Amino acid sequence: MTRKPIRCDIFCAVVDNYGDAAVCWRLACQLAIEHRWRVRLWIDELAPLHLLAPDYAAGPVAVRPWPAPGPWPADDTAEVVIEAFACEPPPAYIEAMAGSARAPVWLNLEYLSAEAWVAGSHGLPSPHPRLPLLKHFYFPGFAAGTGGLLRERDYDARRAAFDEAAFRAEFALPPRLPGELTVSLFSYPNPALADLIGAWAAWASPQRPLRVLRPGSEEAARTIGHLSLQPMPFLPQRRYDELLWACDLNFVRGEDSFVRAQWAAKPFVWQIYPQAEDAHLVKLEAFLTLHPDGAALRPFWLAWNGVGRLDWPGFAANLPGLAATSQEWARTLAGHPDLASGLVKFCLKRLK
Ligand code: TRH
Repeated sequence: MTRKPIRCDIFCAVVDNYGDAAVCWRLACQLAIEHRWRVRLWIDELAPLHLLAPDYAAGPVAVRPWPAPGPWPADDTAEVVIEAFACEPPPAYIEAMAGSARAPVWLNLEYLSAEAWVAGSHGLPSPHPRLPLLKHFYFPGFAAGTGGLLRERDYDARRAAFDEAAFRAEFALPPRLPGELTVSLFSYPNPALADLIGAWAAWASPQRPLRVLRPGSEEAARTIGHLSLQPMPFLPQRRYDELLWACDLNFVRGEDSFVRAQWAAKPFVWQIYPQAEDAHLVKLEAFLTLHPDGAALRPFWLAWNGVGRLDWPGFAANLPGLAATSQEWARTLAGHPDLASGLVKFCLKRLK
């Protein structure tokens, strides 16, 4: 007898930028499409979703505004409740969870980190201080023993079908020039950017034209010698992967684009989400320690994150070697179960 679809509620409070909504939407879609769960995404700010997935209302996830305060029917809670980034579901919902016939599997989906302690904390239960409920910490990660990374089952098929020339034509990008280095740039406001543009302008040449594509950028297009800086519209999430595939080097930030750059298997530069007391530099270092090319990446990545001066020519000289390692790294990561599959297994074990 086939089991009824698992009901899952995901709660997402948008802190800032796009990452909260981006991660939750990606996970919600995989659970609904690949695992046939019935997923409701409760989100307090729809603006990022309109940009990431303009057609989100068409399904397969039921998107709901964050619930207004007030009682919640006990029979309207889900079997799996995912609280993204410790956003705390509404108190009435938590009470209803405690009152439901079977306590749901309740996960706190944490931010991604490469730090070594993550594997030891992944999956740990934490009893609710007052109610008969158990919340599990669910840590994404790069290594076995963590919750893994979000990766759709159709990723490779989409990549195989990708046509770079058609993509460039669709976005009115000139055809790739001989010897062109194509770069995508997605970053937080970065004081190092002016230096980088100067270094790019000096480095670009007739044999090595440099085209920098800036999705979501409001800045006007600029050409400096053989350097072209080109704004693009903010792309829907599934098309952002295509931009990463069309480029030779990708500047990414935060959490989700950082992961997508690794799946794209191209050299990339990560601007980590800044945190107080330089806590973000600890996370940056943890990833560089994990990555096979960490030593070659470190000076330029640190400078892009505000520590030291950028050496673009030195970094560019490494690109051929970085390209080879990027493919090997993507294969290594793809060898682990993806986050959604691992989460489904984790929950089914506890729903028996
Ligand atoms: O937007 P972000 O800075 O989000 C941040 C981080 O997630 C950070 O970890 C979190 O603490 C903070 O939010 C609250 O960066 P991120 O994570 O890369 O999310 C951006 C998303 O936008 C990602 O899914 C890629 C997507 N994107 C597009 O879909 N189209 C685009 O054109 C661009 C530039 C990005």
